[in-house]
Amino acid sequence: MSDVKVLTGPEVAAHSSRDSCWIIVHGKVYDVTDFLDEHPGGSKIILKYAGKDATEAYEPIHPPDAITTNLPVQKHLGAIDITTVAKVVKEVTDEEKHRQALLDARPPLDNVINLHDFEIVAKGVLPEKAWAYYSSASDDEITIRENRLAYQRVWFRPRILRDVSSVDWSTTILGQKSSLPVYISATALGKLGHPDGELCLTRAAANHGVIQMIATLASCSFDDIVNAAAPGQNFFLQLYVNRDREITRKYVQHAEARGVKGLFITVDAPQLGRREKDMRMKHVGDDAGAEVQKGQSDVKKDQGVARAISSFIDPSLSWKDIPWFRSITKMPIILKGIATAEDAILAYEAGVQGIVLSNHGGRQLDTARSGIEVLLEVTAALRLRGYLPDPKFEIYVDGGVRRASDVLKAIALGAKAVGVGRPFLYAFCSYGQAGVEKAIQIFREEFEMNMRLLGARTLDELVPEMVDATALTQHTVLSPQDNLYHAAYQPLAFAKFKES
Ligand code: PPY
Repeated sequence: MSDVKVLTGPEVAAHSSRDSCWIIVHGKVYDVTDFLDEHPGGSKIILKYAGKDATEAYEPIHPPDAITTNLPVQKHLGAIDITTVAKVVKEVTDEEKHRQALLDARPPLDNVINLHDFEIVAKGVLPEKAWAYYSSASDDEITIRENRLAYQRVWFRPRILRDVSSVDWSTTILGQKSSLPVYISATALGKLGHPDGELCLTRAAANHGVIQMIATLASCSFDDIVNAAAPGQNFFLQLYVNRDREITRKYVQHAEARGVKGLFITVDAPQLGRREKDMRMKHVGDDAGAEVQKGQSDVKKDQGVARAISSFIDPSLSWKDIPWFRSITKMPIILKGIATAEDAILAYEAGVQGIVLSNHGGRQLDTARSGIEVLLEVTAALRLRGYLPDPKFEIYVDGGVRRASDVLKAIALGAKAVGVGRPFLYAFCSYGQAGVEKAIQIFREEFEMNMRLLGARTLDELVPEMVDATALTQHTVLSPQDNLYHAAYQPLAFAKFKES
């Protein structure tokens, strides 16, 4: 017999104040009174749902288990008898009407011809908070822009007359077939931008033989994503390591049991970077909130969406933990967020199967170098020690990739594949699954053209001699203006004066 307590709608509704605040999420009742001031998104938004079902508001901005992991178990009050809950008639807000009008005005998908286009459309159609969260990067956003500029400091040295009638850009990543030398990198909170969230990626990836990396902080649950897979579809898992290692162990072993092919442990985020576009959003619409909270000065409004859910991440993670990961899983282990040759060497010596040279899309340490630049020193250092070539150790790069030519540069310089995050995210926020499929199609067309023009029929023929990377480490050289990128890039904002 189950001993789960079942509460009724009126019982919950009686707790609708700051002094006693209960909410319903996913059919369960929680006492969030003590958590109100802890909520990094501010108490106002919770109080709006005090005594009510908050599921619809909760879902897009929280990973499914955020509430259960953040709230002490004694605050989990029981299940709700949903038949007793007064139905909240959901009115279409002005913001939603505005969003629909923007969606109706999107360029037809046929008019989208490169990945920058998706970014422009996403910027135009996304709710302000979603755009702020997705597009934001840390501090002065030097690194996110450098991620793009760095590729422009690498120039091609094409070969000619090689009979390029047939070119093939398929590859394997961690031994798994991939139709492109690109995987879909992890991005969080997909439902902020599209009601189907990351499932748009899953369905598109299934149709095109592309591997999706599932984010720990995806809006869709891990199982929802894997359940939506086509037979034989492959996934990687991006892992934020929990302070409670038992939670991490279960999560990793569950992923392995469900057939995930690689564990990408994020190692560049012991603390979240300050993303000011995201943080500033907390100041938007301050006075529009619940009556009960008017005039309150203790609302936390400077943290942004990301910080709201990052407190579970363990900053004590260290090299000493690698053997533990090895002991709990047979999946290949990849460290995501390596930024120097020194750490690449340590990673190799720790026996992991791969590294991602990444600065987290410019969202962590600002003025960290781009992955493509780090690749140069990493391959040189690993070769010097005789660690490369090694078919059992793969190097990936991510950050700033918008063109197949970027990918080909990374491969020529020794990467096995490249991670693409925001462009696929913007594609589904703008056009759902069809957008992601179009993005993959664009990559295909660009791969074909660029490989022909480079004189490389397969990815193996992409050798370091096909690029001139001598300017890559020089941060002072002039770069050509990247018009499409700059049209999409939104400059940082200043603190705003109060309206008089
Ligand atoms: C990021 O926003 O860069 C992420 O990696 C996802 C995330 C979201 C919220 C908290 C921590 C990380």
